[in-house]
Amino acid sequence: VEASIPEPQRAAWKKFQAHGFKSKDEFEKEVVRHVETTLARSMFNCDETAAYAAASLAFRDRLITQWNRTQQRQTFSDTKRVYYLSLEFLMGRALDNAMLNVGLKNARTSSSLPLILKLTASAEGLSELGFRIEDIIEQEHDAALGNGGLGRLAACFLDSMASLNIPAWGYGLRYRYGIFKQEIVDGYQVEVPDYWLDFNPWEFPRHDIVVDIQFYGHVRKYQDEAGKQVALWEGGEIVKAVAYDVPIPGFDTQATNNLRLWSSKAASGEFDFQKFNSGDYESSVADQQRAETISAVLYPNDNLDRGKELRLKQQYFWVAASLYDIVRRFKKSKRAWSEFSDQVAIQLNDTHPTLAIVELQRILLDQEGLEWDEAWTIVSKTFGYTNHTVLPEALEKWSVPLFQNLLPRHLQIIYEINLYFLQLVERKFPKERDLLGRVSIIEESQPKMVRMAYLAIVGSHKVNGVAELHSDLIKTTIFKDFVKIFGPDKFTNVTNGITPRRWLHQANPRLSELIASKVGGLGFLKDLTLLNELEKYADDKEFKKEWAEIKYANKVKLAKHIKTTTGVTVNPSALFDIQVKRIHEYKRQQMNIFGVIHRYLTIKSMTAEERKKLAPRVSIFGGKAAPGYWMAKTIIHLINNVGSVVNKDKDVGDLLKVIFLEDYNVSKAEVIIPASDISEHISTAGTEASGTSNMKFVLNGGLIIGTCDGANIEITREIGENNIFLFGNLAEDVEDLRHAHNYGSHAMDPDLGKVFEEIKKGTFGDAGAFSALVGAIEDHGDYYLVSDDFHSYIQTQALVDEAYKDQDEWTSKTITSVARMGFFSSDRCINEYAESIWNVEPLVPEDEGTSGLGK
Ligand code: TH1
Repeated sequence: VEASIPEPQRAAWKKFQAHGFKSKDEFEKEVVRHVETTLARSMFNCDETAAYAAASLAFRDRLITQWNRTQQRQTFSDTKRVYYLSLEFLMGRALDNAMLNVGLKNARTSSSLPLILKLTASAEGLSELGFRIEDIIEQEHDAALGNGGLGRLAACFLDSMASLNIPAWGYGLRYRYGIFKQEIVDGYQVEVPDYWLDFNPWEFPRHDIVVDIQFYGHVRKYQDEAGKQVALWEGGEIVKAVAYDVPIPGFDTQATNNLRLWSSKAASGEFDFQKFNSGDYESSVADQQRAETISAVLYPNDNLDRGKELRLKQQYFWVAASLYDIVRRFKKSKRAWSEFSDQVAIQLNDTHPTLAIVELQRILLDQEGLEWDEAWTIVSKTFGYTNHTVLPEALEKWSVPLFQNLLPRHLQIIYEINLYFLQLVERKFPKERDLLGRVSIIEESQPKMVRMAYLAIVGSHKVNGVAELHSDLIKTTIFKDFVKIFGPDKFTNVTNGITPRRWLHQANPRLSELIASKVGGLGFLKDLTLLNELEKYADDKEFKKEWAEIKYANKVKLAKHIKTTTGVTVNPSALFDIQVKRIHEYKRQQMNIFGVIHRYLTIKSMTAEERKKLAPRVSIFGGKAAPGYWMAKTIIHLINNVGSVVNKDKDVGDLLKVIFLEDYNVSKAEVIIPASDISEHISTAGTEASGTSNMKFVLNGGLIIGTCDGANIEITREIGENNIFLFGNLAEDVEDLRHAHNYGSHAMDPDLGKVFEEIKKGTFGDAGAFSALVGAIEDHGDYYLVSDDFHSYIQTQALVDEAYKDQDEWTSKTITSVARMGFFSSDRCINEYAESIWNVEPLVPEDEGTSGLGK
């Protein structure tokens, strides 16, 4: 408050405040200004990198103003805020998004035209200065602070929360190295570090926002003068958390939220001068490096917990800094603690931030002097927990000795939470002695382990899964006992969604414009259910022609990318069959490549006449394997080896090409997804919690082949079963099948057997390299049911071939599907969280509501 400008001087401020660009000229002027002053270059020295930097800085300036206003408005209105805690935010590029979202002030009228104008204005502005907007956008390095779906979901949620005017902050870590860059060398994955921070105009260091974070040490308990038991956490070491803010602009609103990322720094500043002066150079530098290590790297595991101490340090560092910030903000309002959960909702993105529950209890108890029950009531009303997986290897557990050493006070609090919880269970179910051991937050193993998911359930008021099947599964399997204890209402479903701004409008601008021309403008980007207006064009000849042309153009674009990155020529008229996602046995890329081999063998066995009847196909793969996941790396190796055999086989020609696209990430997804005819979402039923790329592919006019898993089921319900190729065993049968593999007879599918024979013959390189991959299925129980599903997979792929031959009907199917995808917007998803979990209301900027886009 002391820092605010007195009333009489504010007029001067207002006069000179920046605002959105009023015109193309104003934008150009700013670009040139940044080139010449900020970058100290000139028109004789301005390459695409400089043009990208200047264009970004021009938009960034506008973002800051919107961002500041939004934050002021939120502070003054004193409404409830949402805090989304996620260890991953897979943001991708920001410039395109900023161009779409930054308001052209005063240009909003009663039609959607200004939006289109605004984009052409940026493009024209750059073109007048001698650049192509596409090339400028391409200069940006992806912000890849995530592994896959979980991190990208967090990014879509930030976009939706801002667009819906929900006062929300994201909190995460500012990794120096995001997910590694993948190179393919001789068919093998090689990991290269990702130096993404080289130039990042989208973040604002807040060197004034620094929090001390404590580790190790010990707890001293004593009675104060009033006779109250007090616990003091003393000693250990301190690391500093420095805030970096990233503005998150909403679409068609001035609202700009904040993503705060924490970076670690040594407490003693640069390094310890005392040690330095006394000649102990090495250890003074080592202290500094150890502190900076905390936020140095993103753990590259998707759906896997490895229990590393540094990961627990990351989690506490991030959670403690975020909670300090949240509590400080709340305390400024001078409200009573009992109002905390009326002002604050904290959502836990998986169990990674579960320590926040313990940290808030510690703050209220040890620092604010509240009684246990009072504190716990506040805590458990504040948190919501989202579960994203049922895979046992992904469920986080931390060893008690590790905890004891790193966070001694937190371990005590966890034991106490557990004690009160188990007492409650005992009162409710006095006769069920086994139940206590089953639901205890502490697993009685050697060593003992803290079960983070159980802690998250006990400390939250709502627990949600991310698709209907998944939310049902957690209630009937891994969290069954907790449903009995807390009742079914604590558990709910919020089916995932995606932002149509990035995943339709930005990734596929031509399709977005064609849609806009039929559904009354770009309003569908705010209310995706408006897409249903499209359905009446599913048989419109002229419309279908344009639709098909756009798909073809997108395929040509991808074909060019394939040519430049792999050297392989693919025919854009062939059926593009795409599977891009993290490589994991449960996602079954191995089944896909075995299917490709089967297709290859079939082609080889045919006569020239028979071959003429075949539908040409390009099988495209992409995705990273965790560096320590040997089997996943073997799958990548096999795909590449199959590609190098098939792609140069003269008998095959255009009928089959096999491509592995290097370094799959968000910006590559924006090129790949719009080019698909069919995409594969073929996880073993019951293993993929939701999947979100399935939604992106359908929204871009692709059909999908998939199992009855995750969100595929709801996609089918929405678009109709005639518009999707479903196959394979159901989740309910998986347990019995696995049992039969292990205790009964397990006959290999004969077609799969032939594929294995070919691999063993060495057709795709040294057979020994693939023996573990084949052995997992033939000899070690086939845990992911590849053999069980192989036959129906192959048969269903044959149906795809047949259906693709009728291009006219295929196009109709894709139009109908897009028209029915309205449900899968992350806006719908965020509205559900806001209503049923967070209990927050939007805060609409006063000068809004004139864009004409509706809703
Ligand atoms: C993914 C799920 O596998 C996917 O099905 C889902 O659509 C997505 O989350 C968003 O809900 C998960 N990613 C991770 C990553 C880690 C741990 C667990 C999961 S679950 C590190």
